[in-house]
Amino acid sequence: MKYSFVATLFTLSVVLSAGLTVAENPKYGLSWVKDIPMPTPGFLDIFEDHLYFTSFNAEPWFLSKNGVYRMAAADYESAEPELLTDELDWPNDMTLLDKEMFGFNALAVGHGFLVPGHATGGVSIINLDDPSSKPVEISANLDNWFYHKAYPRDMDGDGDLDLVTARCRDNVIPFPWNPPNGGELVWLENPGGENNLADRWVEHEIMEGPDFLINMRDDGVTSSPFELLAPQFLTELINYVYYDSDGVVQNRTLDDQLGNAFAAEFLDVNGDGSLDILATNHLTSNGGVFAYTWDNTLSLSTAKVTKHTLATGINNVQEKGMAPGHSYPVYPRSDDTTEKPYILVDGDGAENYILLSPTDGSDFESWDYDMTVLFPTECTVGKSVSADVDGDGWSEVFIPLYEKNIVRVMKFQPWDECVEGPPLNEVSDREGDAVEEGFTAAGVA
Ligand SMILES: [Ca+2]
Ligand SMILES: [Ca+2]
Ligand SMILES: [Ca+2]
Ligand SMILES: [Ca+2]
Repeated sequence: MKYSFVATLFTLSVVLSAGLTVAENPKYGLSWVKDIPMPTPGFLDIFEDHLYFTSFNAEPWFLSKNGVYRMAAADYESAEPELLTDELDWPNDMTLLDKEMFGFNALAVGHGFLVPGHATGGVSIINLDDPSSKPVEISANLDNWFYHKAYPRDMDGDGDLDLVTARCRDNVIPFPWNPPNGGELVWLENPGGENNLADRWVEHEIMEGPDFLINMRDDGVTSSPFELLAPQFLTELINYVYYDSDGVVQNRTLDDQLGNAFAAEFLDVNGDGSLDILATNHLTSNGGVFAYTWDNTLSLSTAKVTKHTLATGINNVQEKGMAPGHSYPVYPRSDDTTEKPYILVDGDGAENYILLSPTDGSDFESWDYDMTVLFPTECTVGKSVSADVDGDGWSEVFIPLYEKNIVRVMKFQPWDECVEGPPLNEVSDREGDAVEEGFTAAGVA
């Protein structure tokens, strides 16, 4: 089956200068490859040759089906995901750590979420060289604080890598005896030595504000010890956090108009060689995708920043839930980067998977994109990921379909050659509380 029917329904119209309205398909679409069974998949990442998945749900921890999995990415047609651990409660996003940090290849995983019973989370280390070993929680186990993603940086200049992360407290039911909701940027101090996982690490507060996800600038041009973006959900803004020439942490608000922020990342959104920022918000209606540009020869602390709205009108359809989720640029053909990349958007509570294709792929000055809903997912969409993992010149895309308990594998192909996947309204939802309560994969209830 081809996409043409879906495309006619969903492709945004292109208004021609003559005043005619004609629906135009993008040059490339996503062709279905297979569905990998996995309980309630949430965040996906690709590090080196492997695909990593987290899985979480709202059941009590003692019934937990939470997990962190990995799979050889290039073998996506035949490989089975390997369970690395089922001992973390509500694992969120992951970071691959340098071997020098612990003497083995390791993953740092943020965990915990605002869902009752799962609110006290942490940051844990998984030994990738010995998956039979238990993960080690290094954060301070503070009541009602949960964590999403940690980055290695040497914060105190003693030569060993510490971890920088945001922690969030967001009680769904604000009992009067609970401390107030909020977010904090913190760093976890590496005690050093060969036994640096023997005890919990001291947790130092850097500043208030960052809550769910953060994103480190990683292009080699950065203030010391870091420069990061904080898309702040609770305080509804995107902050840029950096250190001034006196080594004092500072922040600049880049956007206080987008409402609840979901993600903001340093990326070359349009493929022109200059660093940009790609962001999404997370709303019940009219969610969108935004880019921010500045003159890269100037510091982002003072440069004029221009906001570009790439997409709007992404509406949550769930009883509880918000939309969209994460977005990222991808070249459909990994061996052809002459034109601007496409942008993939996880619908999250919008229950769809969205493609933004440049209206004119060769015009690097233009920020016009056409929005195409590639398919309805009939469920929450977690954090998808894309790369040409098998080196055939086409980018593969791995999409976590939360309540459907599958990771859908797709591959960019010419639009007219795309194969449609099995209809998801015929794939039964998992029976259980997480589905009924409609918690979103990475946002809030
Ligand atoms: Ca250090
Ligand atoms: Ca240290
Ligand atoms: Ca750029
Ligand atoms: Ca490929």
